Amino acid sequence: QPIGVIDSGVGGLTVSRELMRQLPKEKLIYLGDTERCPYGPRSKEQVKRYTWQMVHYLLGKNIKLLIVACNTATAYTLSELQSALLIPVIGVIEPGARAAIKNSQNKQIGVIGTEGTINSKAYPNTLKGVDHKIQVDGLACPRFVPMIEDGVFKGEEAEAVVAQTLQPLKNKSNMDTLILGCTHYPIIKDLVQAEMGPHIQVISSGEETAREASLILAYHKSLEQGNIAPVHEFFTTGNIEKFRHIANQWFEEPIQVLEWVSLDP
Ligand code: DGN
Repeated sequence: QPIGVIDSGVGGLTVSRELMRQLPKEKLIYLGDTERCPYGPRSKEQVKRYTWQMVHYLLGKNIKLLIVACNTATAYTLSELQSALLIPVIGVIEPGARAAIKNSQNKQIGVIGTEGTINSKAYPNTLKGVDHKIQVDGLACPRFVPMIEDGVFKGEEAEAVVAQTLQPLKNKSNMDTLILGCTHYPIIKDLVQAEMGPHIQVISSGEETAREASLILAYHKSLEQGNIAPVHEFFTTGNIEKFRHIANQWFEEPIQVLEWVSLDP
């Protein structure tokens, strides 16, 4: 069974490249809604409707895992898809946030994305949910997606658009890490990096998203292969027999390994 990947256009290709690298034996089925791109300026309801249409199309192709390789669609529909679908669903926001947290030394993180993604506050909510001390500076870059979809991602015109757009972020903050909160942006990562300077680490979510996909698939594969039931191990610092008695009743079957351990130095 294939992995389904959706985006509003070509952005999800940046995540796909990483999936192909980390999971070389998995077949991908990609759907880019290029005709209706960009999603950034569209209403939440509209993005949801389009996303569901893409999802239904891919479900018809019998996918086993769905990657929402679009930040805007992730911000608006991820939790809804996760509760409604019977297959695992991965978005790109949590993986991107995780990669940024691993990287940042000073907890000052910038995010660039579409208007929809920035206005949704999905990144600050996710980042601050992990560590409330993280400072987040967001900037919507509405000119980037149409420019990339037009095939302009090098040269003077692209450099000028990137320079103008990023100006407010450059002056404002002490960030050491900048999240590319839109899957189209890795295509212009070099321009963004050149504009922001070498002291800022520019993060794409593809690598971390693919890592999450590989973990989920490995788990499902081990289930398919009908691997032998694991032997769980329980430790207690107290009375073993009392613990066993309660545990056996609760699990309705005897626990196999139970050992006493002392944590008192
Ligand atoms: N690649 C989409 C994202 O990550 O948000 C771009 C959305 C759009 O269509 N502008």
